Amino acid sequence: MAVNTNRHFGKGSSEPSFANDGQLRLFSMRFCPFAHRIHLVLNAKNIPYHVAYINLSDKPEWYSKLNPNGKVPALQLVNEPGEPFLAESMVIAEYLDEKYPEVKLFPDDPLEKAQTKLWVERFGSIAGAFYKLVYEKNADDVNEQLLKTFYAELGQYETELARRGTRYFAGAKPGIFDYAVWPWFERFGILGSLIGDKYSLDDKFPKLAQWLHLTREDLAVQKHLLSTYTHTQFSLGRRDGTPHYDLLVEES
Ligand SMILES: N[C@@H](CCC(=O)N[C@@H](CS)C(=O)NCC(=O)O)C(=O)O
Repeated sequence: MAVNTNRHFGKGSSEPSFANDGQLRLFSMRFCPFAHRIHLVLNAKNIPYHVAYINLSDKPEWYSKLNPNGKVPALQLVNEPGEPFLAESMVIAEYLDEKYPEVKLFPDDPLEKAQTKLWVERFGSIAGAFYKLVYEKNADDVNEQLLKTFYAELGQYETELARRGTRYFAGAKPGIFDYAVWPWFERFGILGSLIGDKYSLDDKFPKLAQWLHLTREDLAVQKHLLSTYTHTQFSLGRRDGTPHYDLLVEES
């Protein structure tokens, strides 16, 4: 099967045949927010790359051999001896930032860099609450608790953005802080169709709402952007145990 299409490689597929042109190879899944981070970093840095999407419910045998942790994202560095694989989205992002410094995404200042990483790490609690709200069919009272956590944590990012007084978390232009959290913000609209009026950012978080609007227009973001409708379609399938990985292939 060809690479660089939206179709996902599954069990029984043969290994992708990448062009031997020295470009990085990204193993991804079209709806994975962690892999999404790496698409954004590569796009922002204008680094050309090949992508092979993996069906995570029915992984190809060759993928576990190539990348024993079996997760996405994974980046294969074809120009390094032994063509090693890197895993973990933030590790990959930092590697790319150091290796391709023309467009810098991490702060140069060590303290700012450490603080940015802490904010990204902290975002895990929002991502976790969001994941449960979407994928766990909880009783209403549990949802209320999760929603409270979700909004309380988002409030911290609203305050931080106001404190910084900049358009983006990273300053005048988007940086790794923005790109690392964007994949979840792009998906938050899913909550609208699941919990209705209880979900809204605009009235609660004006700074984040403005940031959301600006960041959506960024070119790197635009290149990998999916609509709330598409994200919702995927999530509903996954929630029912039938994730529709090739949703975009059939739509186009
Ligand atoms: N901490 C990892 C998380 C990656 C992750 O959980 N990816 C999911 C897809 S969104 C995955 O590969 N799941 C398949 C599996 O765990 O086997 C990162 O930041 O890259």
